[in-house]
Amino acid sequence: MRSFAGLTALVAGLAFSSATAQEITSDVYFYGDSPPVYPTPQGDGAGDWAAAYKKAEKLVGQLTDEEKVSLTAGVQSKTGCSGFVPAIPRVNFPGLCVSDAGNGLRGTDFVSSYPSGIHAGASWNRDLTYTRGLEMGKEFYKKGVNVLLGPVVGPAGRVVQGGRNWEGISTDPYLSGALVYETVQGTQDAGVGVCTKHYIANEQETNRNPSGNVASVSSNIDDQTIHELYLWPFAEAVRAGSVSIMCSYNRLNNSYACQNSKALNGLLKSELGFQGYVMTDWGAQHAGIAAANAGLDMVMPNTQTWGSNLTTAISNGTMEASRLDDMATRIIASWYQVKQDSKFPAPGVGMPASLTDPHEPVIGRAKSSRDVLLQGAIEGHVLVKNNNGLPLRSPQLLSVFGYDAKAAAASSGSLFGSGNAAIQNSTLFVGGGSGSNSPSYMISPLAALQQEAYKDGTSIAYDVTSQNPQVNPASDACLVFINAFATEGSDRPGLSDTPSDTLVTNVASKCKNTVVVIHNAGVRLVNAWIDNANVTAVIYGHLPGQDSGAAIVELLYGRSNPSGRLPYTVAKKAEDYGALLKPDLPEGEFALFPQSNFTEGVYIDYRAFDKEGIEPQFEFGFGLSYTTFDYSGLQINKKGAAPPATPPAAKVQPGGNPHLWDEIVSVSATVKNSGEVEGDEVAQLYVGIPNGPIRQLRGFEKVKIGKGQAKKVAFSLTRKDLSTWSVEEQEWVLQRGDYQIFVGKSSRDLPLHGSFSL
Ligand SMILES: *[C@@H]1O[C@H](CO)[C@@H](O)[C@H](O)[C@H]1NC(C)=O
Ligand SMILES: *[C@@H]1O[C@H](CO)[C@@H](O)[C@H](O)[C@H]1NC(C)=O
Ligand SMILES: *[C@@H]1O[C@H](CO)[C@@H](O)[C@H](O)[C@H]1NC(C)=O
Ligand SMILES: *[C@@H]1O[C@H](CO)[C@@H](O)[C@H](O)[C@H]1NC(C)=O
Ligand SMILES: *[C@@H]1O[C@H](CO)[C@@H](O)[C@H](O)[C@H]1NC(C)=O
Ligand SMILES: CC(=O)N[C@H]1CO[C@H](CO)[C@@H](O)[C@@H]1O
Repeated sequence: MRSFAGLTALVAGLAFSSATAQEITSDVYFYGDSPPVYPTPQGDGAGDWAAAYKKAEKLVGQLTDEEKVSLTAGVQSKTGCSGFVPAIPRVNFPGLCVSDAGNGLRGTDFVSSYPSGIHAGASWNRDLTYTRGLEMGKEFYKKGVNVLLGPVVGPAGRVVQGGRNWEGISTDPYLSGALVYETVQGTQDAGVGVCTKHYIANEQETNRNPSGNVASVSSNIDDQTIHELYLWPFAEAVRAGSVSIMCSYNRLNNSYACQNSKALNGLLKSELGFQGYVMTDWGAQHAGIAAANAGLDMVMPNTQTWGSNLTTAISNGTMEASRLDDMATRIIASWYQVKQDSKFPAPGVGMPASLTDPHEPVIGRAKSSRDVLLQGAIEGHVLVKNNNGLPLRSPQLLSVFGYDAKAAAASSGSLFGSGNAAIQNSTLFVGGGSGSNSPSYMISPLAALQQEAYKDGTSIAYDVTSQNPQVNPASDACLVFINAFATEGSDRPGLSDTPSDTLVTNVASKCKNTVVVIHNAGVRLVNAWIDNANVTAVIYGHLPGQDSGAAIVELLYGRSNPSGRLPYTVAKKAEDYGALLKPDLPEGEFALFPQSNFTEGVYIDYRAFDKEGIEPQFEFGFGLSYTTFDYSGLQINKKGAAPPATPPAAKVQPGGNPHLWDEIVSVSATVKNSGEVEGDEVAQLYVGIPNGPIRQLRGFEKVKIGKGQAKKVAFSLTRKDLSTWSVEEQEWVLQRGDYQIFVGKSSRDLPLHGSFSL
């Protein structure tokens, strides 16, 4: 079913020839095993894009070819924007400032550090994620940033040690899809466009770019897997209206992602009906006219193979004039679509090139973001062990340990991002690289605990430098803060580190109530000490942004009840992730053309653990609360008559055939709070599709339930939720046979079970 036979022949032929990476990056380079799809479908105003397209066609109709070309590439500007598209004053187009990133605006002043993608993923909260996007978008707006370079749904987290997994939301496409949908809508409702990235299969940092004679790694993915796993969240982003998509560094079936016609013209623009424009990742363009014909619309930054060569290509017949019109129309229509033609600040007005030069302050942050910064930080924490360690009950003495409890010595964030490697040695609130952000302030966990002590009279003893600190045995609790750093540009060296583990066991050897908080930019193993009886509570704190300290105090003191759930699987030991633990490396005959074969199909993370029968340490979807929840009353209702196996034909809307979102089955259940305090439960629905993985997430609902109260949760299963991608039919197809329905607290704690057939 998942055949790589064609690929073997092509790749082997290439590797045995004298081809070099130089040739592989040229225009004439073959399309690997990627089926050619030409020409680029023209944007046609589908969905709610009609008005924007009408205006764009009118404006583009007044432009010269040179002006159209100028829209398609970034230029050097006097701003600190990551990229800048020049103005065309003659038609009142002021240009575009595009800037990083999906977790907050980077490298500037007067903005906030929001919870990172993985933290939003751990919240499982749609409304909160919408508001996060909205408030973040308002800051970009005030700073004159037209396009936010985010959110991230690629990497999907296939490679467990991947350096950028924290920028993404979850290893599950449904959870990622649901929350990227909210992020796109929230951000764009603030009047800022998004550029959802990195399209597609950008799953490892190692060999992400060509280097010397070595080409970028090629992600070789079969058609079913790309649809069911990697494309799914991008489809949700397009459905939500994402005005731009960023093509990625890697190759895909041996063709660079920014010139892969199957991915751009085929999947994105034909199948998903994408109406916006495709922008390159920085320096990800490896072909000139060939890339334009494959569906690329905008190059960042400009290159020598683009620019006026586009007009030359039209006159010598290698590119259609309509392609250039389409590129320009897609870009201008996107600008109209988010209403930036009226009242938008001057592009880049709040983005000085250098913060050390005199500049007018432009304030991005606002009081309206306070709630979501704090609540967002709170809800991404996941309590995974609690033997009566938490919540703290009017403690007299707290002892605080670990390098991760303290703030960094200098707020490099106010000058240039914050994600340099030095933050590993202080409290981790965001990862490193272009996805980093710039906090307005940083109240560390230690500082927040001190403030709390000032209010309530607790004593705080602390040592945040020693690896084997002294412990006062009268401590009510010992709080140990450690972290797991990750950054763009390299994959992680491992899933745990010995100095941090030793710190935990040293404290636990002297303290019977040791509470561990881990700020983790990805999976962090805990096998070295999780069964230690003195470790009474463990929290995965992920990357909470600037309200990290305030959030952890709310949770430790029980003023907020933990409600985060893991958006990935934590294994008992690293080897349990198998070949997906580490990135693939160039080797043997593929030394110049590294290959990453996605032969596991959709079986990553919990799908793989379920299939192989491996017991995880903490399963996908798991998280504890200070209360308990009981499930009952499963109801499954099929809608109407037996549906046809494939969706009725319809004009493609952004996201795909609109009938893919027709409801086929509805499910409901009752959740009761059977404990002593109010809390939020994340009710989760998993479906076993005939011939598919044992179960896949296909619904979740986060509900606040008072002590002793019960609430009904409802899930709507759409045609797409219940279909399998058929390579033969090139369509989503409902299956015959029994569908299994599971509802409960995590991917492995599913008290309700039922079934139906179609
Ligand atoms: C990837 O697939 C190619 C083509 O089938 C094969 O030659 C190569 O050995 C595979 N690489 C790995 C690391 O499995
Ligand atoms: C990648 O190769 C597979 C197997 O040949 C093919 O089915 C699929 O359509 C290709 N995908 C892309 C994006 O090139
Ligand atoms: C046409 O022009 C483009 C852009 O300069 C160039 O890459 C291509 O080789 C030319 N083709 C022919 C047939 O002249
Ligand atoms: C972190 O601290 C350790 C121990 O003091 C030191 O060896 C290491 O270089 C520091 N790392 C960074 C990135 O500053
Ligand atoms: C737990 O703490 C007690 C008291 O400090 C200590 O005697 C004991 O050895 C510790 N146990 C472990 C497993 O570290
Ligand atoms: C403006 C521009 O990008 N021109 C390039 C067109 O392509 C030739 C090579 O074919 C380059 O040398 C030019 O710089």
